[in-house]
Amino acid sequence: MLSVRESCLTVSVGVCVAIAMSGPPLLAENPFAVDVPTAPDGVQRAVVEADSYDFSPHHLVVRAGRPVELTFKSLTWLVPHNVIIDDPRSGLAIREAIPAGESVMVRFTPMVPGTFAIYCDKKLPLFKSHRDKGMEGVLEVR
Ligand SMILES: [Cu+2]
Repeated sequence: MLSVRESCLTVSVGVCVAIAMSGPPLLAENPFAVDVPTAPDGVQRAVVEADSYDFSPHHLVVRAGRPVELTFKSLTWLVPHNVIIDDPRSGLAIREAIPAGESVMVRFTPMVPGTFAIYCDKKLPLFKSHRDKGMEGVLEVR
């Protein structure tokens, strides 16, 4: 549960409470969770579609200590997005722009098990952020 509490530092209070109440999500309890396969070269690879306003798949399960390579593919024509996984205490500090219609690859090796938010913080003045509109997913490191 320690890692869940740590990840709460970067998520909103409402989401934090929801995660704390339900405990770390388990694959069996999350039919939409995707167990990212490990390729013969040892890299865990997946493609994530970024649309307005969600990531699909939005729940990825990876193993700690193995490299991860995620390709974020924008399905939009106009709306720019980004991808943020921000938990410096776990060594995760990812922030990459996803220009409209383009694909962006993100590489990292998670070392600390836990549940971390994947989100887009783009927003227009006076509007809700993309994250608030639902553009948020889960990186589950086991
Ligand atoms: Cu966005």
